[in-house]
Amino acid sequence: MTGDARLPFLAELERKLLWLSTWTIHHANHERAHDDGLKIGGHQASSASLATIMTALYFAVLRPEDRVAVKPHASPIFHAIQYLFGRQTRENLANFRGYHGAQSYPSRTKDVDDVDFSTGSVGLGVAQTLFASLAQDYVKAHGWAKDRGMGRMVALVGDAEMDEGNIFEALLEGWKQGLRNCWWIIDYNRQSLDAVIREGLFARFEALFSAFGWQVVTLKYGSLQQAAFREPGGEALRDWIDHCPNQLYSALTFQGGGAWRKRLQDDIGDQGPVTALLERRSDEALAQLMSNLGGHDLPGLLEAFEQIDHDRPVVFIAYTIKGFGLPLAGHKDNHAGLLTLTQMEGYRTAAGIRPGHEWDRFEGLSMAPGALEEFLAAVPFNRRGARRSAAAAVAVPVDLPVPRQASMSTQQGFGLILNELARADSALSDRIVTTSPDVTVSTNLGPWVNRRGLFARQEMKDLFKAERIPSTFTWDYSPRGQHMELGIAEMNLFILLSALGLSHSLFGERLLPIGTLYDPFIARGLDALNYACYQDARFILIGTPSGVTLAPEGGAHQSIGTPLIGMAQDGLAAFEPAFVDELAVILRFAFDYLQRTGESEPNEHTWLRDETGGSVYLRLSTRALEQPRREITAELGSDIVDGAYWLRKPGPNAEVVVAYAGAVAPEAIEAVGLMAEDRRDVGLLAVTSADRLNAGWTAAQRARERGRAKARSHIERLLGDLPAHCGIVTVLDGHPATLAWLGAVAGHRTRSLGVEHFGQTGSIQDLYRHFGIDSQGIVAAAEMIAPGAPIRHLRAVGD
Ligand SMILES: Cc1ncc(C[n+]2csc(CCOP(=O)(O)OP(=O)(O)O)c2C)c(N)n1
Ligand SMILES: [Mg+2]
Repeated sequence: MTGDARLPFLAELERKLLWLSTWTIHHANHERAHDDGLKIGGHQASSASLATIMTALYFAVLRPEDRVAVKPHASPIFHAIQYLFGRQTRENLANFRGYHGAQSYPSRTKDVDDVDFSTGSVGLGVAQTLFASLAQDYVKAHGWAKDRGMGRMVALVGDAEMDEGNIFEALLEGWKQGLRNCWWIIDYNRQSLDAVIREGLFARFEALFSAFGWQVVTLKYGSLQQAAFREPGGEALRDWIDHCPNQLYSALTFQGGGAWRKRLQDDIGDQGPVTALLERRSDEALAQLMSNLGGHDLPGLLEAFEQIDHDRPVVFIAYTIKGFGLPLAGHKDNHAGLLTLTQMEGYRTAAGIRPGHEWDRFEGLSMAPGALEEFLAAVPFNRRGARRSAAAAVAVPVDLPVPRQASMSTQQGFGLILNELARADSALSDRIVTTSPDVTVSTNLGPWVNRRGLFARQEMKDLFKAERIPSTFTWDYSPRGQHMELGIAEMNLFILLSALGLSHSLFGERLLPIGTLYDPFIARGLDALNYACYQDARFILIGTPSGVTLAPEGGAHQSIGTPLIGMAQDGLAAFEPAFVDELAVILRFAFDYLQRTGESEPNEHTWLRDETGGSVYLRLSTRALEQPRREITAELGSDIVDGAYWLRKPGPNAEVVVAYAGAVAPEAIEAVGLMAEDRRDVGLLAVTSADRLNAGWTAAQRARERGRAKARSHIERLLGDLPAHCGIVTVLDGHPATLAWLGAVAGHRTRSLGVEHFGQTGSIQDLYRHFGIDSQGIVAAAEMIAPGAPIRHLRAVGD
């Protein structure tokens, strides 16, 4: 089909999209009962701004292998497109933003209509397309996804969205990695939520993107405007447009044809060619001319998109009008604006929509429905049907190798286990891809990287090796490499994990991504981590070193709140093992858990929704601990995965139980020894996952409240036999609230030790003492909550 033949269809569909998206929002506000009294704003004007561009893309330009992140507030247009394709239901549209209805921001997990990338937190979806391009390159370079063409990863970007710093971080990383097949289309409507944006922003964008090697295509004037510029007086009109401040352009757009005429006449009317140019047009035609910007010109958009014949990244700066085609076009307050009932009635009449037929797919259009159906069925985007892929699970061995060393840290153990995986010839090892923001070596990924190499599309030999300069690490880059080295920006780590962790769904090829970073810097990329989880990307995150246990390394690097982040983050199972044999069990579980896609019926043993799978976060330490010499039985293995086990089982008359997590294990063990003579039947609970224990407990309670009387969670079973008078001391190198809830499980008095302040440097002993998480601190706490004879081994504790 030639470009010309498509245009009449596209023009009809654009009108339809504008109507449907506007009606969707109007309906949600006026036709549905709202007990919360909330008006839904923030969509009408923002959506309309992209109506033309999305028409051109979805109904003509996009191919099945392309993937798109749609600006959050354009979701009504997106859903309308899918509705026309038959992939979104009328019920969901009518229930926009309602319970189980179409989502206000396109959502991979909550919407039914094949959303490629979720958006919502502005900036993240944009960067996601860049990292998805890198992930695609990774998959292709490894010889996978052979039956798929190279897709373009496309972001529809709000101009104010470009303020988000993560976009700039991504741009720099993309340049380093040789980004290709990525298009960003900036909806340059010169309005944000609150305001009209700064003059001349486009020039900064142009310079910025050019500097990073992107092609910049500016779509400023539509074809009506270009034709007018060729008329006598046209040059003056163009000059006026070029110098018109954003605010004024918006205001005149809002006011319409009469205002345009007056202003233009006043400014450049010359009683000659310009006046004649204006007079040749009615008010309506003049308004149409002035709003015919590049982003609202179908022929121009098609041409601009389709003439790109290379795979370099391209940014399109498309001039648009916020609220295009609607009575609120251009008004600076229109972000949350809604059409009034009268305006909507006017729009309905103008659009030829009969009452009661608002949702009809082709109502009000002039072309025959059959012809439109045929056109829709044939558009390239639709050629392969549903876009979600799946990949078979990669087999995970029953056990991972446990490194045998008398004393080790969990971080070291992690490096050793990965080294063993790197040596193994297995599908599991081949599908692992690691990444780190400039802390590869210091998080112990070095041995893995030595064996499996760094990834780059082009070979690059390690110069030090070539020059025979001794070095522990070999940094050869090749298309076969399995480690993606990132710059320091942690946001990029999480968005890359998000992209790699969706490879099975995006490209039909399973990857098992592992990202490492210093634990405190999780906070730096937290929103991106949340975003990755929201999209249901699957990855393993290693936070190491963590806590004050990194002691002299630097107070600023101590993490306190990350165990709570691990508990609170939906979609992420968090673990904090103390010993390397536990770590091996957890990592094995993680490789399996990552690949699960089951339904969310809770497991009746733990009450966790384990069959759905998810991502995994491991908080590791650099403190070398003496390792227990033991066999991990099946029962112990499942306890470790479920979140806790008795390292020393309390006796029937236990007065105190110490529950610890992570690197403070030696202190907890010692404290139990110190108390043994003066408190009866002391127990020691090793907590490997406060997160899973807590989640299971909450779920079991809910199940009981809903009538499943026998529901018991793992922690309830573990603490079920403790006598009522027993006290619990909890301790970890992290915020004490992480384990403080343990006392509520079966009603035991509890004292929770942990770290609430950070920044102090010193030896581990200094700091443990300082925070009272050493053995003496634990004993002192036990003495307070489990009264009895003085504990003889408790020294007088001073400050
Ligand atoms: C991280 C984040 N901060 C704030 C918001 C709230 N918000 C939603 S849209 C918006 C402004 C959007 O302006 P622009 O990107 O220009 O899009 P337009 O509506 O003009 O199309 C803001 C501040 C958000 N969604 N995400
Ligand atoms: Mg804007």
